[in-house]
Amino acid sequence: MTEVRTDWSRAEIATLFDLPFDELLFQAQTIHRAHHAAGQIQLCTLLSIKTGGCPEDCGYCSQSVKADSGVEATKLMDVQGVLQKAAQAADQGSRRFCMGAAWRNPKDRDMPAIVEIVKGVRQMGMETCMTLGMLTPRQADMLAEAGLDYYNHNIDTSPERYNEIITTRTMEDRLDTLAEVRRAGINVCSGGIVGMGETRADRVGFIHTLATLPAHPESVPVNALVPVKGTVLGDMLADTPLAKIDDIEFVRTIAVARITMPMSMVRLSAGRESMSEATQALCFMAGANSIFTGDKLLTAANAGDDKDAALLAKLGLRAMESEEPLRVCKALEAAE
Ligand code: SAM
Ligand code: DTB
Ligand code: SF4
Repeated sequence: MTEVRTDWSRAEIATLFDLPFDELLFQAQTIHRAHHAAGQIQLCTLLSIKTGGCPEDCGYCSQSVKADSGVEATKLMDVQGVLQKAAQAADQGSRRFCMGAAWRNPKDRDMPAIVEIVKGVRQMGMETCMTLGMLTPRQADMLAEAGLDYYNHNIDTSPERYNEIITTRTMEDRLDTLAEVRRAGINVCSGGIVGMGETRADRVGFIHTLATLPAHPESVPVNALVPVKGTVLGDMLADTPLAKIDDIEFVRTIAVARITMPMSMVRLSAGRESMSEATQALCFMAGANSIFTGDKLLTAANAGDDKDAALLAKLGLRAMESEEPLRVCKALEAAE
């Protein structure tokens, strides 16, 4: 069993990125098979429970008030509306229901509804994940008491690049919330976005930050930037198409995430809609073992169920029943 390390140096991570592609994929696939069920992909459903009008200025996001993206701001959905969507997802065989809100942080008056939603979705037998922005210690405890399984809070990029992408909060703010989530006993989901015109060194710094957290996130979403017109980064990419990330470099990033965080679920998240089947297949070879299904992410288009079913069938991949193998591995490791 591979040792799980949280003491990676940037130089070691850069060396992984530099490996010949076949060697990198071989290492990633070997590590993947030691810790995860081969050929199985976790299918997650995503729902925006509160869309747009967000006071943060994340340069990639269509939901920021600073963006001129045409996304309409809504209020928090009512509890019954969310539970109806969750029931549909459960009927379609989804095992995890991820709910996102375009907030800097939840207000205390929002928490009773959020708690009711978590409890209701769990009663349907699905795992719950929420992403609501920064949390106070009390809010993290409330979510833990409600039974929330995962909290998503992305670090998004390297520490060096952070304030070029977002100025309304710092990487430290992000890390503080991640520490609160961990302390409260909720599983951590944290990753970021590649393809924002960053350098290889930024990708090294991004993976290094995640892989040297006191404990690795249980889920690591790797998003490919969805360039949205009217956002700073979407417009930048439209003007400088050469800044678009190369597919092979994207796959390398997935492989390095898999090697440095062997136990984590690595989610091939946003950006699949415009990704070729071949690139997605390479991402699965490189150790990605989770995707969002459905036609829509939060505001942007997703690949869609028909395309995904065809791709998984073509590749002979199956929907993951549960994360049991992962948990068994963790238990074994703890016993060693
Ligand atoms: N407001 C909360 C927050 O930022 O933590 C939760 C929702 S936010 C939309 C969740 C994540 O979606 C972001 O951290 C970012 O990684 C990802 N995201 C947002 N817009 C994206 C885009 N255009 N392309 C790729 N990923 C994006
Ligand atoms: C994550 O890392 N990616 C998801 C989820 N966590 C919440 C969100 C992707 C959003 C893509 C852009 C949009 O739909 O607006
Ligand atoms: Fe708001 Fe989250 Fe979008 Fe940033 S990523 S603008 S915090 S919804």
